[in-house]
Amino acid sequence: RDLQQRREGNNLVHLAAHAISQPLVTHIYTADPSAHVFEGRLYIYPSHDIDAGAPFDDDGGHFGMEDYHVLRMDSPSGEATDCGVALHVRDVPWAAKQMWAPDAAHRDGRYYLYFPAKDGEGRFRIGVAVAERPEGPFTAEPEPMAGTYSIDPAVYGDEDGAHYLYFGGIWGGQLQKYRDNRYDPTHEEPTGDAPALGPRVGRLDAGMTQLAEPTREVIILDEQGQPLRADDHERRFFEGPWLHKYQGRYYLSYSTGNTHLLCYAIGDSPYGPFTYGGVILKPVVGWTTHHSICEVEGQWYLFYHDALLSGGVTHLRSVKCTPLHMEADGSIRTIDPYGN
Ligand code: FUB
Repeated sequence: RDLQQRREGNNLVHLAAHAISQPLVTHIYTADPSAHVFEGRLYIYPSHDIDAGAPFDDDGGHFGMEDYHVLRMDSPSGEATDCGVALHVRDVPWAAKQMWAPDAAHRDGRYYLYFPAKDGEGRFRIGVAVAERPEGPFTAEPEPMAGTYSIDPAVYGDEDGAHYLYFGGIWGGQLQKYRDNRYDPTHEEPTGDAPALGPRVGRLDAGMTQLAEPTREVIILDEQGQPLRADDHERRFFEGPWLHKYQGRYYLSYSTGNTHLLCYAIGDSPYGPFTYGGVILKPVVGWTTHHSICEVEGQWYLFYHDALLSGGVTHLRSVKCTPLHMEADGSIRTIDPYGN
């Protein structure tokens, strides 16, 4: 019986170790993965984490990324190929530093990379770069996209052909400095029972490099139909918006930042409002958590990152992938990244 118990113990340890997803690549650090199926293959657009030598600060100055590498996979369980540098900050006329979380989209045979970076005045803006191939190389537009600000762009292409740009992140991402699309450096994150800030959304024009309309704030409601409160840090939007559609409904997912959760909310329009639904991913090793959700041949996957490979260095992260279970009732099964 002792032997059996030990064996059971060993099996449990083995299973738990097996349940920890491995980095998609280990030769570079990668984070903030945006995954898409293009041309029948999986393309992942991550941040490329480096140690830029910038000091740690509350605004994320130590996230000093300079370029993007696109990863390609034949399947979610296959090997990931690093397709090389797709865009470098020195080739973006308006950008000075901090190439943070990007996303990509495809329309009419061209590929578009959307990315945030700080301009010469230290303000985050969102840029776009264009390529003939999913892996690039991408050529940046000379100016940031008019009407954009803050970080973490994500583009959702709806079934009717319309594409929507979501963006935003508070604290180091500067979203709290904007009200009604206007910048005021005196603004801070709301507190108490004031409504929490939401990400922004605007429809792109057919050329994919400009917004077709001013962006709107996306509202996330609680179960009573009230906007989430600013002090509800377990549920309020912090950064990393992502949109996917399931059974005809729109799912907005995002990071709660300082409470380290990935959450989701469900709505009936790409503009929202969205009603809070639950937790997708429990906290990972490292301060940030950031993801995308992608369907590959009928199976949903969560792409995310953690800092296990670097021993917990928060700005040296690794992109990972794990199956995501969309339940028949429309809810999403919570994932524990370490199988506990
Ligand atoms: O990678 C830099 C920033 O960290 C991203 O823009 C945020 O979403 C967080 O993951």
